[in-house]
Amino acid sequence: MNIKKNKFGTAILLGRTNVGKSTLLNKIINKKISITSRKKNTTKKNIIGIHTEKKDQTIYIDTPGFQKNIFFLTLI
Ligand SMILES: Nc1nc2c(ncn2[C@@H]2O[C@H](COP(=O)(O)OP(=O)(O)O)[C@@H](O)[C@H]2O)c(=O)[nH]1
Ligand SMILES: [Mg+2]
Repeated sequence: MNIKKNKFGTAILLGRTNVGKSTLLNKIINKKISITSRKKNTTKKNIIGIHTEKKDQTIYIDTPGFQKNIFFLTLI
C-alpha cells in the first residue's frame, strides 16, 4: 500500500535582533506579513505565518528575538 502521510511542523525563528528573521519569514511565505527594518527591535510580538506545500504544512513563528537588556517598553 502506498499511503502518503501528510507532514506538519512548527518552526520558531529565534536569534538576535536585526539578523533577518522577519525577512526570512516573508520570503518563505511569499507575503509581507512581518515588518522588517534596519532599526533594532522592530518586531514587537510573535508573528505567525503558515506555509503550505501540497498537503504538508509548516507554521513559522517570527519572534522579537533575543535582547541583551529587556525593557518593558520594548515589549508593548
Ligand atoms: N544584506 C542583507 N540584509 C538583510 C538580509 N536579510 C535581512 N536584511 C536586512 O536586515 C535588516 C533587518 O532585517 P529584519 O528581517 O527586520 O531582522 P529581524 O530583527 O531579525 O527580524 C533589514 O533592513 C533587512 O532588509 C540579508 O540576507 N542580507
Ligand atoms: Mg523582526
